[in-house]
Amino acid sequence: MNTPVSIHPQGDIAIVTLDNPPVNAISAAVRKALWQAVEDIDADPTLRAAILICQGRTFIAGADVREFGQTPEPPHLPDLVDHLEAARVPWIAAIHGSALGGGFEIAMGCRFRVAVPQAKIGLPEVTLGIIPGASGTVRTPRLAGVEVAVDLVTSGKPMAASKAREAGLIDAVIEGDLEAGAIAFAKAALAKPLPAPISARPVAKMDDAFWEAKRKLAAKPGHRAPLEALAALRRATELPFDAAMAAERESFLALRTSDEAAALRAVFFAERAAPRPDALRDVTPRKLAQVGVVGGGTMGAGIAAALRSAGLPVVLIERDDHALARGIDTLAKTFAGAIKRGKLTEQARDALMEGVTGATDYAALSECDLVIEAVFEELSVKRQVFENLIAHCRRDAILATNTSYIDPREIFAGLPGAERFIGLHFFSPAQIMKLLEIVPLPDTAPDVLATGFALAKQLNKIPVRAGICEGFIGNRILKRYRAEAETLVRRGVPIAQVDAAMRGYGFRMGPFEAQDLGGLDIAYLQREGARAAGQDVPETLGDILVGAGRKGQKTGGGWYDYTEGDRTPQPSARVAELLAPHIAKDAPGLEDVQIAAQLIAAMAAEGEAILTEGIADKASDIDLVEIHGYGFPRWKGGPMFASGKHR
Ligand code: T1G
Repeated sequence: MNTPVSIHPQGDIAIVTLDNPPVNAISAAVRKALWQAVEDIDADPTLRAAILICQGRTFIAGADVREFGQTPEPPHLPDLVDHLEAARVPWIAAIHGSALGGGFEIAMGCRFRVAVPQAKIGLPEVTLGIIPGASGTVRTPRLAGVEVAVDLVTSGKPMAASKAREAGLIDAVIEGDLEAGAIAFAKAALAKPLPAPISARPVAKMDDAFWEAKRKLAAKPGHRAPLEALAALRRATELPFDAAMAAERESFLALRTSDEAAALRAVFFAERAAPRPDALRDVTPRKLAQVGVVGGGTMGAGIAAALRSAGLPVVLIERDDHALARGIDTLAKTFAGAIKRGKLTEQARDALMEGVTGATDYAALSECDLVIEAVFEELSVKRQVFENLIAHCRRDAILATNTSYIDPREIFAGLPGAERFIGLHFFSPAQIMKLLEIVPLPDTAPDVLATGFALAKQLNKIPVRAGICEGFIGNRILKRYRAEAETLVRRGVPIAQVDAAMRGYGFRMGPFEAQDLGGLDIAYLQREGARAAGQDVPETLGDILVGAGRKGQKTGGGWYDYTEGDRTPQPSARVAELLAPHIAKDAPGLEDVQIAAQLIAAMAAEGEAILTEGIADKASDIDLVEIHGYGFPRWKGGPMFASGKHR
């Protein structure tokens, strides 16, 4: 039988190699094989240490997420970690790629941890709606102290090797060959007294103020895992090791079957499936060496920033020198924001800016493989851009529009080269938002579509194919969501209660607060456009507010009032007065949960229509759109998952 673990002695050191593609996840077979390796090595008196190293792209990426729904087979992971720790010879985890979740827990069963500089370690369990289940909450504070443990466990974010070394989570960073470095490390370690196993190390108690502060940070409505993780960490600092382990296990098992864990697992797999739609399985994307962006507004500059951050040289086109200078300035400000947040160094910023060529002449685009148009949302303006592009770009250059609402077929109608046209709908701020709606036209070539998906992956974005309809997937659902929210207001539900209900569901903002932030005028202008084109678009409450000059925060008020310099929404007497004729009197009140359920059901109903019409390929794509483009709480799985419509 093929075993995922092989042992090769190098003198008195055993090299234990784990090979379980693609990411060396810990299946039952892996647990059994590692258990046996501990026994075999302990039984060989010539061996004095063991190095655990992995084949392929990464160290152990954690427990196998596909096995989560099943009853785990022995040996259980916590027992395996104990078994490693109790071995006669010291084990050394030699880490490349990522040591995540159960992978890092196995590394903590080892007496030492060494890693290559590019490696990452982490306990991402809360991002799957669970807590570490094999001593992550109990050993981490004993290894690196409570503060490091709390950050690692409650954020779920991976930590780079150098930082992990400073934090005491790993013992050495190995430059050069990992196996050779680990052997040298082992030899040096064997010459000294061994440190105590982690389970035998002391741990300081968590103080109350720290606990309180972290509790506030971890609290998210309906997302239990971060708070449970924090509670487990606290217990780990107060209880003896074995009791803390038993408590961690109990909490882990309870969360494994929770709704949030099911939702987060579904999102995990949906995200990994998104970049590879079945229809493109055998299609090779085109190579992109240089990309053009037309339009240096917020959107264009954001797209340029995203492209540069992914290493692509960019040509930025504006209509005149003044607009170009403003565009370049917007781009520089985008990077300045990243520097402020500690995500970018000034030196890296300079290199990013150097890769941008600004121009007002479309001839500068002649070498580009792809050009993305991000100009004003008006058909005639966009058509003019594409006429210029056709005149100046290579015949095989891909030409993309970033339109949000205009039918791309109208934008490209009659222009030559239909196979190379596509919609690439970014979300603002484009350098941050993860979603990319990819909109093929009827004649778009498969390799052009595949290039859109490959670009998304390169930009670290989540791509979703969207068919052509007003608003594509995301804005179409948004429209329905807002309409339903207005329906509730017309039925007498206070505006502030609708917003509070959606915050209570897990959104960062309710629908009305969000409109005040983004401005009510964009959707208003769009409705006016439809009316001018003869469509029957009934008056919305938003129309009434815009008609009274209330366009949102930028005009000092929209659905709420705002005082100068303060973004806190205040209920507005003027809005109450303006809307009074349209609001039912003495209507029965609704609970917050009923409000949220109604709005989510409306989103899901629109999602179903979108599926029926073939605008989206699968329900999980719709969920990804909502999570990555519209702030839908990830741990609810998206509107389709939350409504049981995900299959
Ligand atoms: N289980 C099963 N499959 C996994 C997996 C996992 N843990 N991680 C990745 N895959 C699959 C993935 O679906 C894809 O499959 C392929 O591997 C490549 O992944 C007890 C209970 C390691 C950084 O959360 O963060 O341990 O689509 O495209 O970009 O406390 O995968 O090709 O068929 O993402 O190189 C905690 C999640 C588990 C790790 C590699 N572990 N994985 O990134 O490749 S909880 C995680 C990652 C736990 C214990 C608890 C990344 C990666 P397919 P990929 P990548």
